[in-house]
Amino acid sequence: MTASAAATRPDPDYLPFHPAPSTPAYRPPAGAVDAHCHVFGPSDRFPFAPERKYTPVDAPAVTLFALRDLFGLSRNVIVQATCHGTDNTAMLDAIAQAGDRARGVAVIAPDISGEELQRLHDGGVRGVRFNFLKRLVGNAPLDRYVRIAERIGALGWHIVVYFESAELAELAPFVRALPGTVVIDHMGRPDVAAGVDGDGFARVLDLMDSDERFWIKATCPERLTVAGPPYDDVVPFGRRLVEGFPDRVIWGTDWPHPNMVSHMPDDGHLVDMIPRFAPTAELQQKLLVDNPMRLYWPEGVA
Ligand code: 0GY
Repeated sequence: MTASAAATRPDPDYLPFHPAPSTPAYRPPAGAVDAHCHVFGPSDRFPFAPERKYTPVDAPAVTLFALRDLFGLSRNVIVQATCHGTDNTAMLDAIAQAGDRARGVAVIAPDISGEELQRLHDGGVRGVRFNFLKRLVGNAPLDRYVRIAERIGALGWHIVVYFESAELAELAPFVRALPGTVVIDHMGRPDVAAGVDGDGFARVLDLMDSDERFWIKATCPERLTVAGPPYDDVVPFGRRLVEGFPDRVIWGTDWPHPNMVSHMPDDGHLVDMIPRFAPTAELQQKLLVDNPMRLYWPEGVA
């Protein structure tokens, strides 16, 4: 095996995405957006970052868009994952393949040039992600994020924050001081075993209640669950967010589910959870269409 082939071999404990997700019974409303998903590689064209904490299975745009069509979704928001570092090329390539049917959330360095920022914007990027999970990024100084926030202000981008709710007590003052719209990943990663009244989720709800600048993703039942499929234990959390913040909540598949070691979800089953989180047609329309379109296609679509 060559050195480069060895470098991109997936981690042995990294589960590949589901080979043949089922067709969901639930059909989303016209124009629905998968507002959190990723592409990985293909690593022979878009090498993973040398500093990455995991090496995934290649997950190309063509597979993502086939799932979009299978599920009756219309659009994707592709979030740069840490395994690609600050090289957003694979994501930009995927967006370009989608026509106007994809947008992106980038990961950037504070010293990015103005030209590169504009190139990302022209390529469909509408936000940056600040990832506070130590297992994914180590311990970046907070000052780095402040400087990035300053750089993106003129473009009207929002900030996506990814943290564990247990860390929110410490992180909340920093997150509150961030400028503009701030979108919280994966329900703020509450401890599901503690229930919807647990301390961590209470902090997430407090943040959401405190300021209309905060949005949240009702995503990742497969990651948050303690009980496992069909993720009944996560339903009260999703429902609390969708009903409590109907105009500031978005949904996504999280395909291809990086770093899942317990099991790999059937993405069709994740789509079938939508009406359990959003029990009325009105809530589904906001969650899947109106809210993500306001954030990612504010100029509308042709
Ligand atoms: C996780 C979840 C994710 C991983 C990444 O940037 C990443 O590598 O985002 C996810 O899908 O959001 O907890 O490993």
